[in-house]
Amino acid sequence: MPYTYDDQNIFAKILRGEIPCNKLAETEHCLAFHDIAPQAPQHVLVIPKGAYVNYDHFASTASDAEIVDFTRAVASVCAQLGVCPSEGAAGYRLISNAGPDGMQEVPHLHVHILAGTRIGPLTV
Ligand code: IU
Repeated sequence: MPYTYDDQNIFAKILRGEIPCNKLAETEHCLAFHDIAPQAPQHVLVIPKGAYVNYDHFASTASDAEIVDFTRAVASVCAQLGVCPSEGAAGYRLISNAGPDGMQEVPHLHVHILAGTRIGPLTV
């Protein structure tokens, strides 16, 4: 089934500048901002600027340039937060919820970066 993107979702409004966000970083194809209701001491969302509902929509239809930029933007934000194990820090967790089983609330692709504490085990 093809994806239908709702351009009235809250992240689309943030991208259009209709509502504010606490921006951390921006690239040609991505925006990173602090989550409004943090679930960890550091909780940042990275979103593509393009109209993609979730990860599989993005991976199957975005350009290579967008995919590379998004992948690197996530890592760059982790570095900016100072949480990369490759730099001796304690690490982070990446989450991207999709669809009802993934409990996705906002239908625009986003990766959660959670860090700053020992995140608990994955549970269902
Ligand atoms: P989810 O993966 O779709 O469940 O995550 C949506 C996130 O968007 C959630 O962590 C919210 O706190 C966050 N958020 C936000 O940062 N700013 C907003 O205006 C709204 C939600 I609405």
